[in-house]
Order: sequence, then structure tokens, then C-alpha cells
Amino acid sequence: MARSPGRAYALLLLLICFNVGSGLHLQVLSTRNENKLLPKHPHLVRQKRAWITAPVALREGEDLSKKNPIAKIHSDLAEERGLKITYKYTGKGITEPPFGIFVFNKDTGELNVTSILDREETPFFLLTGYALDARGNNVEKPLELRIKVLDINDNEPVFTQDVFVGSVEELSAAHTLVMKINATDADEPNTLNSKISYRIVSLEPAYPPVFYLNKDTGEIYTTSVTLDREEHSSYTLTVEARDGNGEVTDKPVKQAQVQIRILDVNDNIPVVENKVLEGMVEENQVNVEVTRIKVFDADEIGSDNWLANFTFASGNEGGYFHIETDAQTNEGIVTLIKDGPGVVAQACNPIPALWEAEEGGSRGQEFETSLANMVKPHLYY
Ligand SMILES: *[C@@H]1O[C@H](CO)[C@@H](O)[C@H](O)[C@H]1NC(C)=O
Ligand SMILES: *[C@@H]1O[C@H](CO)[C@@H](O)[C@H](O)[C@H]1NC(C)=O
Ligand SMILES: *[C@@H]1O[C@H](CO)[C@@H](O)[C@H](O)[C@H]1NC(C)=O
Ligand SMILES: [Ca+2]
Ligand SMILES: [Ca+2]
Ligand SMILES: [Ca+2]
Ligand SMILES: [Ca+2]
Repeated sequence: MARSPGRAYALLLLLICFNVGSGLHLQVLSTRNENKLLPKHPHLVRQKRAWITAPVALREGEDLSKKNPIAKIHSDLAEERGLKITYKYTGKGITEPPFGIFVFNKDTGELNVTSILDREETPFFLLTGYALDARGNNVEKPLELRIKVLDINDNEPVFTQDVFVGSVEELSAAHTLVMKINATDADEPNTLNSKISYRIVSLEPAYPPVFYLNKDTGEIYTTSVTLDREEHSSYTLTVEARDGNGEVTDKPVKQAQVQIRILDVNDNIPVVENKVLEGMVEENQVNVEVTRIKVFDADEIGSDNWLANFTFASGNEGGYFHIETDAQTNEGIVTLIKDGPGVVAQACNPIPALWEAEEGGSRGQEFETSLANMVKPHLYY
């Protein structure tokens, strides 16, 4: 800790004016006074051979001119040796952008702030103070001065998107995570100034309430009300993000839209329009369409959940008929592919459709068609 004799008295002096509170002025004069002074000056901490100052704190968004000078460096070497000292500061706000935030007096070492500060632009300034002799050489070890910019709540949360889009399957369990909305607040992270509270303002259709929003995370979940795509295939939510702890203020509150599509699940079986169908075919004709079996399926039109799969359960052992689905209309197209005696098709689950056709107006053929979905047929069995 002991300094070389030549420098025992050569200590850079720092004066910080705290204008907050009692207007305390701190001075460290020299190492000779160190033991006496240190306990009275808790803002200055001796670390190795340099004096490091506690940060100066300046609030953003405020006229700070009354706090000037905000800091002062002084070398007592000048006085003790009768040297002419020139003071200099470097760093952000002086020699690096943003320029012109601070000015200093090179003769007195006083540092002034000239601008209203913006924490969101520059949260922290690290300046270095120098005491130079006439030839520009350091007379003292350069000194670090830290200036912290204190936050005020001058930013509102802003949604990262105007419209958030999500989807969830119908019949999903209660408390299923659907999606997450997101807003940002430029104020100091992890403080109340940047805390965001989310809220659903409105939901369309409004009843019953099928979603809830976690106010802290922005996550949207299903409620215990079961979603049914066949009833409502989409929902539109208006959401808002409030500042602070979500308390109501006169500040503007940003809103966003949330669109949630309900995805189809194959929860409807095809229902035939007519239990009995009749078709007529001229004698001695093949590859002609005999009839079309109309079915209704409440699932998403055009999807695999909607498309019916027709098969002959029985009665077509002779192979007279062929049946296939018209993917556009979901009809079963029955075609006579082989001429022959009357065909009676029989049976079956889950929805029998008795079809009767007369060939040539004389012979009657009957069969029942078995209708099942092409996809996830296990839902019905
Ligand atoms: C710093 O501010 C003080 C107080 O307003 C003023 O007297 C002084 O001239 C200013 N110094 C500089 C370098 O602007
Ligand atoms: C919110 O959006 C911002 C900006 O796009 C991103 O940096 C951040 O990670 C997002 N936060 C969450 C929780 O998704
Ligand atoms: C229709 O059902 C039959 C019998 O279950 C099956 O063999 C066939 O692959 C199905 N067709 C389609 C397109 O799923
Ligand atoms: Ca804020
Ligand atoms: Ca701020
Ligand atoms: Ca279906
Ligand atoms: Ca469905």
C-alpha cells in the first residue's frame, strides 16, 4: 500500500457534488489523510493504488443544470509542486458519441452535464479523467468516473406484432397452451418500469369464454369449456399490454389482435342423406353410373376428416358394382361394371344405406353401403 516517497503526496483528488439530499461534498486530499478520511467518506473506496469512485447517478428526462458541476477532479500535485495542470476527460458523451453530453473546465477539472439524459439511449457513461502537465504527460494515474443514468417510466409497452396468429385443436384439454403474445417495454429491464401486464379486452365470439391469458407471460390457454370447430372455427381476441403493474393510468395503452383458428378433429361420422336409394340401368350396359350416395359429414369440408370412404360390406360378391368417392362432393358413385343377374348387397356398420336398383326395369338389386371415414376410422368403432 505504501507509495514511493516521491509520490506520497501526489494523489489525484476527486470531488463529487451530490446534489441529491444534503449536498454532500467529498474530498480525498492525500494518502497522509487516508486513515482519517476514509471512514467518513464511504463513497470512495481505495482499491489497489487508484481511487475509484462510486457511480454518480443522474436521472433521465430531467433538467440537470442545477446539479452542475456534477464532478470535479483535482491534483494536489499542482499546488505542491507549483505545476500548471490541464484537466481532461474522455469517454462516451465527450470524445465518443453521443457527443456533447458533458463539458469540462480544463483549468478547474469541473465536469458539467449539458443535456437531458435518455437512459434508453445510454444507460451508463464511463469517463476517464486526466491531469496533464504542460507537455501533455499524465501527472497522475488517470481516474475512472462512472455515471449511471437512473430510469424513469417513460416508455409504454409496444406489441411486437399488430396481429398474432395461433391455432389449437378442437376438443383440446383444459389449460392447453395455445400461443404466446409478446410486447416490449424499453424501460430498465427487470424493474416495475418495464413490467408488462397483458389482458384480454374482448373475445369474439364472447360466450362461453374459451380462452384465458396469463397476465405476466402473455400465454393464452384453453379454459375448461370444450372447443368445437363445428360450432366456432375461429376466434378473434383484442388484447392490451399495460405498463407498470397493470394499474390504470392516463397513459395510452397499446392493443393488438389475436386470431386463433380451431383445427379440425375427426369427431363426426358421415351421415347418409337417404337410407334407400334407387338406381336404374338399361339392360346390357356396363361402366355406367347407377347412382350417387349423398353423405353429410360435419367435419372440415374438403379435409380427410370430411371425405367418406364407401365400401360394399356385402352383396357385391359377384363384383357387379364399383363404388368410389367423388372428392368434390363427397358422394359415393356407384358404377355397374359387369352385367349379370340381380345383385343384393347386404349389411353393415356403422351407417347402413340400403340401396335398391333395378336393372332393365325388371330385376331388383339391393345392397347396403358401409360408410366410414378414410381417416381415423377408429374414432367410430
Ligand atoms: C458548469 O456549471 C456551473 C454551474 O452552472 C457553471 O458555473 C460553470 O461555468 C459550468 N462550466 C462549464 C465548463 O460549462
Ligand atoms: C419478444 O419479442 C422480442 C423482440 O422481438 C424478443 O427479443 C423477445 O425474446 C420476445 N420475448 C418473448 C418472451 O418471446
Ligand atoms: C376405404 O376402406 C377400405 C376398407 O376399410 C380400405 O381398404 C381402403 O383402403 C379405404 N380407402 C381409403 C382411400 O382410405
Ligand atoms: Ca414502461
Ligand atoms: Ca426510461
Ligand atoms: Ca368426419
Ligand atoms: Ca371436427
